[in-house]
Amino acid sequence: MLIRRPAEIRPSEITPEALFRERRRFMRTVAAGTILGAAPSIVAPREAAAAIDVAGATKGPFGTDEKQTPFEDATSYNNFYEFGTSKRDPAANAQNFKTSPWSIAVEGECEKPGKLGLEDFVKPFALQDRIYRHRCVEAWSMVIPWVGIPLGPVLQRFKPTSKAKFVAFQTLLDPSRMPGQKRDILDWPYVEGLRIDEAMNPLTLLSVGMYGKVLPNQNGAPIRLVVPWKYGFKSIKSIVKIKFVEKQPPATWNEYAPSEYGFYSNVNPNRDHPRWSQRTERRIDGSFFGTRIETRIFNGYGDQVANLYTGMDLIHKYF
Ligand SMILES: Nc1nc2c(c(=O)[nH]1)N[C@H]1C(S)=C(S)[C@@H](COP(=O)(O)O)O[C@H]1N2
Ligand SMILES: [Mo]
Repeated sequence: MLIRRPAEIRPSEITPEALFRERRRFMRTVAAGTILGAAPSIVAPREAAAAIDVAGATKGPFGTDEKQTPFEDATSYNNFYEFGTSKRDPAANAQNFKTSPWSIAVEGECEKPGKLGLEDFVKPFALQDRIYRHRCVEAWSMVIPWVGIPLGPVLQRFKPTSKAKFVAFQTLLDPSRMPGQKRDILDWPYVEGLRIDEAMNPLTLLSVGMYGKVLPNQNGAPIRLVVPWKYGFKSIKSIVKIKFVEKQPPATWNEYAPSEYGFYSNVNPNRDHPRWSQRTERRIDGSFFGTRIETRIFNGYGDQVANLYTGMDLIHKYF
């Protein structure tokens, strides 16, 4: 893996393919803006603070061959409350979010705690492409080709002790860079947690890119979690801290409304959200309204993860 600043990328390295894609995206955005009368500042291409050469990623396991969500949709219809509460806000408001320099602190129940710059944090591990289903608790879903590294080996590097039963994650806290944090909507910083075996499961990814590109700011740059068998809010964005802990750590949406958002939050069509059904989802697939499909238990990843929850009541207690 290779990280370079834009100034170090010579013009000769900008491929015709990259230029073509950028132009096509621009044209489509303009067209969409004309039809919908919307389109705020997402027209301007993002100025990346640091470039990760995600093109060298190799094909990872567990990929789906379902139709991918168009890049334009996956990057303009997001929840990221640090940049606003409506789905179009993150793309509009995160464009100038500065993600370099960036460091990640790993602490708590481990033998080798430390704080590393993003590049050193990611460098020892080979980047993989993983095409995952992505199911929001709000009953829409996408298929996204992530670029990332499995979380398990990253955690092992810090040598967790036998007391490490859970892993806690924290998003950056900086209201001057994340304007949504000036408003009292959530208890900032956004925090999430996984049981240690969930964190170590080979499906769990730390993502630094998508669609072969560096992760756009609105999708959680420069590094975010991807836990494909759980509702989207478990996949915390813009991570600055990871802590090994003995007790179940607080998680933002679970604290906010424990009866609506459980700590586990495994995708489960058999347990409705108190205010809506979880039986079906609207797959955002490039068609005009999306496609209504049935939601699958564990978002279709039961073969990999069902055994983590043997004997647990996933409807009433551990939802
Ligand atoms: N820090 C932070 N992480 C977050 C959120 C957020 O508001 N703040 N929203 C979550 C929710 S509800 C979803 S569905 C996904 C959506 O973003 P994505 O489409 O880029 O995965 O991010 C998750 N991670
Ligand atoms: Mo979500």
